[in-house]
Formats: sequence, structure tokens, C-alpha cells
Amino acid sequence: MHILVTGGAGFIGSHSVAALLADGHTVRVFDNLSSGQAANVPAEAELVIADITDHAAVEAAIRGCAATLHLAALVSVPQSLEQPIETLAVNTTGTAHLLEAARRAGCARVVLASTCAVYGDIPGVKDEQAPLRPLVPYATSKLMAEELMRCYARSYGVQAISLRYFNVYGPRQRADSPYSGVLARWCAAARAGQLCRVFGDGEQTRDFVSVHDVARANLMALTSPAAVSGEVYNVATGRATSLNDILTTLRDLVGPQFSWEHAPARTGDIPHSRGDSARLQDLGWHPQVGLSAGLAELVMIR
Ligand code: UD2
Repeated sequence: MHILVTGGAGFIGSHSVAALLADGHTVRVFDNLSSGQAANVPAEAELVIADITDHAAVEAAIRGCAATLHLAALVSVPQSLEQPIETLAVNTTGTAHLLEAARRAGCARVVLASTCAVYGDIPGVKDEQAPLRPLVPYATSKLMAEELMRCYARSYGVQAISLRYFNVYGPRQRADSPYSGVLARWCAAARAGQLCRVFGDGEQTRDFVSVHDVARANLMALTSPAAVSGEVYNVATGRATSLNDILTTLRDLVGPQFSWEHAPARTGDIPHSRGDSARLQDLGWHPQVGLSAGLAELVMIR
């Protein structure tokens, strides 16, 4: 297939593009390079530099594509609190531009990158039937994008599939912002011989899913005949790992020089997050990268 990947120059995007190329597809990347980098795009893929809110550019880029992986978004929770209008414009209206362009161009399938943030702080393991409690504009913007996906599935027959990623980590995740993912920050600190910082007591847990597994989930959602249009699927391992356990693993990997300090807990931090991905597993996806192997890869590279 010829596949459009919006946000394809970013962290999850570049791994997904590589997985699609390896599966024999041709890929066009659409990215404004606001957080992604042209160097992340494999030479075999075409790169269109444009903004997801530029309707004419989206329409031109989607022409001839049988499917689209829609990753272009503003992904920072704190930025969404400071800039809710921009977040809604890119994440929600951007998805509307993409879906409308898909409808007009006859692009049969769209896969949206959504987030576990739509569940907010509800307790327990989250499956797709769990109550939704978006607590920040980022989460609301993605929930509204999911609703647009359902709308285009029902009203226009676009095969629209949303994936709710849990905490994604892996190579090429940016570590240079205070709001970068915890594993990217800690592994960068470990490589540089610097102290890392633990917000709170470190007993909070997350469901960390490797970007390699996320790329395979994206490939499956784009190609599987069994993926149900209008549905959402969690992308999670089902395992909760505490930050303290990660610190122990990193010390084993790096040595006793790896050290950390504690800082006050982040306001609004969710204590525990764990996803049930049985629905995606029914399609044949299973997480393959264990956390210790994933951490070892992150500590070694770059
Ligand atoms: C993740 C997503 C966010 C949203 C949210 C939904 C990332 C990067 N962010 O936020 O977009 O989907 O889930 O619930 O995946 N921490 C430290 N030290 C650091 C950085 C973080 O202790 O240097 C802690 C932080 O307080 C939190 C945990 O590590 O308890 C994970 O933080 P995160 O920023 O990687 O991700 P999270 O779960 O807050």
C-alpha cells in the first residue's frame, strides 16, 4: 500500500515508517518538523514539510494513499494547559482536516494515535470500556479526535481506528525538555553520568510500552482486515512497573555511579496507570520487548 504518515519525522512516527517500509509499503511522511527531525525519516520515504492545519497541503499529500497513520499532534500535557487553543487546533481540528481529506481522496483507512490520558485518574486496570475522565486539554483534544474518527466511520464509511497508547518509550524520544518521558530523561542522564530526578516517592507505576511494539501495533491497525472501524484499542503491556523498580534496573545496567535525587511530586501526577490490551491482542498483537531489554537498549545508544 501507499501510506501517509503524519508526524512521521517524530519519535513514534519514524519507528512506524521504518516498520511500514520493512513490511513492503511505500510511505509519504507529512510533518512540520516542529518537534520531529528530517534526519529521522528514512531515505526510502518521501517527506512533505507542511502543517496538519493546512487543509490544502493535507489534501495534496493524501492523494493516492490507501491508508493514513495520523500521529501529528502537540503531545505535551503542560503545554496543553498553557496553550489549550493551539492544542485543540492541532490535535482536534487537525484530525478533522485529515479525515475530511481522507473522505474526499478515497483514502480507505485512518489510524489515529490517541492516549491513555483519556482515562484520567480512574483507578484500576483500564480496558476500553473504562470510564473516560480527561483531566487536561491534551486529553480532551484527543478524546474529541476519537469522536471525529467515530463520526467519519459512521457517516462516511471511513475505516477509522483509534489506538490509545500508554507510556511509550524507546530510541529517538526527546529527552531535552522537563516534560520529556521519564525513561528518556533518566537514560540520557545515565549516559551523561548525571543525577536523575524522581518526582515524589517513586512508588508510582506506569505501563511502559516499547516504541518497537507501538510501531507493530500501528502496522497491524493499518493492515489488519479484522480491525473494527470506529473502535478504540489500548496499546499497553498490562504490566505496571514502579519508578523505584526502574531505578534498580538502571543501577544494575549502569553501575553504582548511577544515582538520583527526590523532588516534590508533580501536581496532578497519576499514581498508577495500567492498560488491558486484550482487544488488540485478539487481532494478533503482543508486546515483544520486555522493559529490561528496552532499558538496556536505551542506556547503550546515542
Ligand atoms: C504520560 C504521557 C502524557 C499523557 C499521560 C496520561 C509521556 C511522556 N507522557 O504522562 O502525554 O499521555 O501519560 O496519563 O509519555 N517523572 C520523574 N522524573 C522525571 C520525569 C518524570 O520522576 O524526570 C515521573 C512523573 O512524575 C510520573 C512518571 O515519572 O510519575 C511518568 O512521567 P512521564 O512524564 O514520563 O509520563 P506521564 O505518565 O506523566
